[in-house]
Amino acid sequence: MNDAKRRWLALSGWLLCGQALAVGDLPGGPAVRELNFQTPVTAIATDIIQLHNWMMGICTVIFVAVFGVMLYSVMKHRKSLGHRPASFHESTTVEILWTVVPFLIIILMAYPATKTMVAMKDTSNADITIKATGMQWKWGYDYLKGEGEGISFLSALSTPREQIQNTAAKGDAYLLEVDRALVVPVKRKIRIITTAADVIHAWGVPAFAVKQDAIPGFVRDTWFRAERIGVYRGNCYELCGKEHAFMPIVVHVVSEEDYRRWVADQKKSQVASADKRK
Ligand SMILES: [Cu+2]
Repeated sequence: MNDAKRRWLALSGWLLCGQALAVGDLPGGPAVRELNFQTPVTAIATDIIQLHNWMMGICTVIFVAVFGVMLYSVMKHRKSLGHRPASFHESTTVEILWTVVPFLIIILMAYPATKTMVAMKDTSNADITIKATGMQWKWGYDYLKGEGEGISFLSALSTPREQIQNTAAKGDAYLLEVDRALVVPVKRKIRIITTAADVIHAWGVPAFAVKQDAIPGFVRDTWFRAERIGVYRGNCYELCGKEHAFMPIVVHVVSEEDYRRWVADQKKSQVASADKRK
């Protein structure tokens, strides 16, 4: 490699690192070097993180106990120390113990997990029901029930093509921004019905701990109750074709009054566009 080439490589390396460092955390979306879950915004998301920590704790205790006993036995009872092997047969005590202990561990894991799973699946008594239709490559939203009933619109990626093709600097919410976001009121139970118009997609928002397949010809549902006002971002989570990475989900969680105002605005503009068509 000649000098000019080496210098060029060093420069491009430095430039690439500089660009990577310029990326910041995205509130309501992914953070830089995030290793854990996103900050939870729903009770279910909090439960899931606690479950995750609980299971990791149990796994760590099992790991340390099993490998501790194993290493101790291997080191202390080796032949070179002159240890003579035991030659007993059948031990009722040991057999009962190694049946009862794993059974107790399973109960400690299954009980909280089942409780959360049942709560996740309970989509009854929703305040607002919204149908999310996955299509190549955008989302369609129809407010079916509750305040805002009748509103429907399409939500597509709004990141400019130049940013994707690297001819322009990338924005803060690169590939996680849309032209029209889903708007919901805070602290209300929102039921999302998912389906698709062409291939299988999946609707999800990590901060809500929600992820549900959207399957053509089928109707699935999920729910969330956001506890904090803000903008939350997700993606399509089922490989659906060449622009799978370009159909993000953006949810604006707003106050009760702001939601009412938004609904009124939407209704007004829908009436206006209907008049124009006449
Ligand atoms: Cu998709």
